[in-house]
This record gives sequence, structure tokens and C-alpha cells, in this order.
Amino acid sequence: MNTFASPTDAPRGLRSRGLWAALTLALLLLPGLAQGKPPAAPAEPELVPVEPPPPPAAEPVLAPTVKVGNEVIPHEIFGIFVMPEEQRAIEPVFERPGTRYSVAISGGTLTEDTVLVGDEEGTRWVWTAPAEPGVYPITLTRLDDGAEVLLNAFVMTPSDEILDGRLKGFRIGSYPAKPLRGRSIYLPPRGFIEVTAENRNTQIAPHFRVGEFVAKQAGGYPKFVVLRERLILKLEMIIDKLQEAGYHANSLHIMSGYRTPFYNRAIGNVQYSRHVWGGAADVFVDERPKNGVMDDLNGDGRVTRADAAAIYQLIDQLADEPWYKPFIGGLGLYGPKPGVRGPFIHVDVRGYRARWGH
Ligand SMILES: [Ca+2]
Ligand SMILES: [Zn+2]
Repeated sequence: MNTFASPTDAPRGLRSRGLWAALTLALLLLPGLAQGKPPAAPAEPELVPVEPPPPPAAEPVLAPTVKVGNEVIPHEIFGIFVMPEEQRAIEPVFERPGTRYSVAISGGTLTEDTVLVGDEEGTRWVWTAPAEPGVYPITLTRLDDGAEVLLNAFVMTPSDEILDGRLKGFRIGSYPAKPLRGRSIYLPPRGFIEVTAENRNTQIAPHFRVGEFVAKQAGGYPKFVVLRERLILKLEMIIDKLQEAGYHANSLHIMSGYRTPFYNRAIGNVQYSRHVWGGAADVFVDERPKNGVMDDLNGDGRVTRADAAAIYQLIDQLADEPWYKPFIGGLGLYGPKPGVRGPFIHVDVRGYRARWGH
């Protein structure tokens, strides 16, 4: 029938007339069809040489998953935060036994150990950070296929260099002397990541750069931040889950990441906010359009509290998953303040469940 079909842009009347003529012709030529008999076998299709089908798209080469210290890092680029001369074990995990790797460092020292992975021998490295603060990239390469993990290791500035509440002139303020309910996650940080005009765009995850987490307080570089690796892992996981759920989210806008005690007090926030310990972020999706406020995630034509609730619910639903355990923490829902800001959610990795605003 295709051969009789009119161009689809023909006026409707013309098209139907063409179709009608074709049907009439078919009935005249194929009386068997009109009488309900099976139609004659169609002629052999003409054999034309065909191009061989294209090979299936090559499987993307997945970066090795590595465990660094206590964190499992399923990303090809990530930031780690250590004190001067602190040691961190680096170990490929969930990999085929017998897989071989090489590790390249740009500072500090590296030792290599043989460890048992199941019945097979695997390798574990221990990196000792240099004494001098700065960024020291570490590359782990899987020798079979050349797939790499880049760890941007930040050696932090020790907190004992704070003088009168300032680090190199940047206002930190003072941390509460007593940790909240004696919990160690509320002890003053041991060190601070120095963020400069040169290193602020250093990636600490596929979707995040270190400079995005700097407190929005006055003053130039250098600035300092405190960040927990697990928070960054959680933010990446949230992007994954948003995409799995079908939302258009290739990033999360960090509205507020780290807050110095000085800044946190200035904005009148509670003293024991997880932002002050680098374990919290206030985020929203800002891509369509990129305009500084949350997108219309749920597609109802408006940007409201319901758009933040979409992210909130998605994260809340993960709470019972066994793999989610390391990410347990606080989750807060905030509606828009017209003329001030749009809706957003707060997430943190405090280690125990907290919910508000929903
Ligand atoms: Ca909406
Ligand atoms: Zn927050």
C-alpha cells in the first residue's frame, strides 16, 4: 500500500481520494482477496546488497571503584581531604580478582601491600600525604583497559593555624567548645581546605567543584572550607536517583554548602548546623532555565514547594534500603520565599535520621 500513499503533506481530501483509488484498484486486481481467499504469495523481494549492521556501541569503560579510607568511591573523579602526613588506604573494590593496576602520585609517598581478595591476591596502597597543604592528584589506572580514577587529594591547613578566628585573613570564627551531645561529628574540624582563585575549579566529584561549597561571606581568596567526602558521595547519588526517576537533573545547584561559624552566626542560624562541619548542603535543580531558582521539576508549570518535595520524597524513600545506611542523615524541605529565593532541600550526612519542613 505504501507505493500508493500520497505525500503526507498533501491536503486531506487529496490523500483520501488517492487511498480510495488504490483500494479500488487492489480489489479489481485481486478478486481472491474480495472473496475471502488467501491472497497470492507476494513476489520474492528483490535482493539488494545490504550494508552489514553497525557493530553494537562499545560498552563504556567503567572506571575502577576504589575504597579510600572508609569511603567507597564509584566515580572516575573525586576529592579526598586529609591532614598533612595523614595516611589513606587506597584499594580497588568490586573488581575482578587478579586485575592489575598502577598508581601515580604527585606528592607524598606510597607503599604497596598484597592483600587477599577472596582466594586471589589483590593490591592495596597506602598513601602518606605530604606535609605541605595543597592539591595532590592521585591516579589509579587499571592496566587491562587503561580506565582511570583521578583522586584530587587536598592536604588541609591544620586548625591550630587559626589566629584570632582567622586563617590567612579569612574569617572562621570559633567552633563550640562542647560537641553536641558529646557526638564526635561536632568536634571542631582538625583542618581546613584552602580554596584559591587557582584551585577553586578543581573537581571533587563528576558534578561538583570545590569552589561551589565556599561560604557566601565577604572577602577574597584564599578562602577555606570543611567538607565531608560522604556528603559529596550523597549529592552524586541524589543526581543519579533523580535521573533514574526520570527528572531532568544533570547537576545540583549548591545554594549553601560549608558555613564558617562566623558566617553561620551572622545569618542567625542554629549553632550546631551540620553546614558548619562540612556535612550539609542546601540544594535545588537549576537547569531549565538556568536562572538561580529551582526548576519546575514536577512539570505543573509553576515553581513551588512541590518541586522541592519531589526531591525530598525521592530521598526519603531510600531510607529503608540497606545500601543507603552510610547516607542516613537530615532532610529538610523549604518552600519558596517570594522575592528572596525559590524552594530547596537541605541534606546532610549526620549519621542519624532527622526530618523537617515536610
Ligand atoms: Ca512545579
Ligand atoms: Zn541546610
